[in-house]
Amino acid sequence: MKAALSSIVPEQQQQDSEFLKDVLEGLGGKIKTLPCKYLYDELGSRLFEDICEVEDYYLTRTEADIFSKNLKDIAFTIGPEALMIEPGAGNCEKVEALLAVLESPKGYYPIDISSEILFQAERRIKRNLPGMQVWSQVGDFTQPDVWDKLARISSRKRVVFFPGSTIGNFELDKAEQLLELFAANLGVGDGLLIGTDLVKDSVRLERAYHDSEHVTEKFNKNILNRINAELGADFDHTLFAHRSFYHQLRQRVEMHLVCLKNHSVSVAGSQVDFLEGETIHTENSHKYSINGFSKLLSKGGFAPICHWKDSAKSYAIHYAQVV
Ligand code: AVI
Repeated sequence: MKAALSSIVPEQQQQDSEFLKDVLEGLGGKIKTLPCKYLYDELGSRLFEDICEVEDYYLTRTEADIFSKNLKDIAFTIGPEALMIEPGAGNCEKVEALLAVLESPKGYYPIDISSEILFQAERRIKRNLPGMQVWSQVGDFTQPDVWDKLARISSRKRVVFFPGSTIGNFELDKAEQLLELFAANLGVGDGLLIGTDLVKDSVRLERAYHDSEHVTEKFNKNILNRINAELGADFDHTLFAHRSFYHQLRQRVEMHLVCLKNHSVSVAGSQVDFLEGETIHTENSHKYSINGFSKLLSKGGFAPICHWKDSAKSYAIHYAQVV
């Protein structure tokens, strides 16, 4: 498939835009891709919240169920005086029940890109859990600098909390690097509590990412509307179809936008040509077996200690320690 991207000299302002750079790079390659982080503008984040509510998307519900059924056991495994660190904390809703049952927690260190959501959540946590210390950190958790302040907080034990199967959206090498980043900011014996979606039959997986209410379709196509709004592009989202499929060999659900007919799109003055059948690869969602994830944990500097699953073995929450 031939993909042409004819560049027109970009303006200074556009050069500074990481979004524009990533979009032009992603659409300029032989295989077109867009980084999945751009799915989450304001509308995209709202649509993702809607996805979490749809019947076909079992992940959020199942994880919540595992947490509520095993909360005391999880808290006991973490132990007393823990400082809980949550990268990509968002509205910090998932951690609250856990903070409430931990034995004498040192406090909570949420990291998120959105200051507004983070500070709102901080206020809620302080209101609901009086006396809880919260050190909110605004920034991108994949960047080492947002972890710096941790060094100034003395604690008996630190535990990174990373729920939601977010690790699944990282390529395998990047997932390993992320675990290494977590481990580098913890000490030997410190913990990681992390949620992963498990390998399962492809029908259930594909339904979760192509739900009958078409919310995932809207979520996927929203990236085109975002590019139009923020980068002055003229994508017609009706010329693309949502496609999700489980790639058995790579053990991941891939999300794509399939071009329905030959056409060209202008993105900030650059022309991008699309051929019928060509796709834009927008997201990967890796699925792990318990064994496979244990191996990844080991590569990332952690020893797997235990895990909790639902009765259908759809999803797992793992606890691991830095070695
Ligand atoms: C955020 N992340 C764990 C979701 C997932 O399941 O990979 C994102 C998502 N994409 C489509 N549906 C949900």
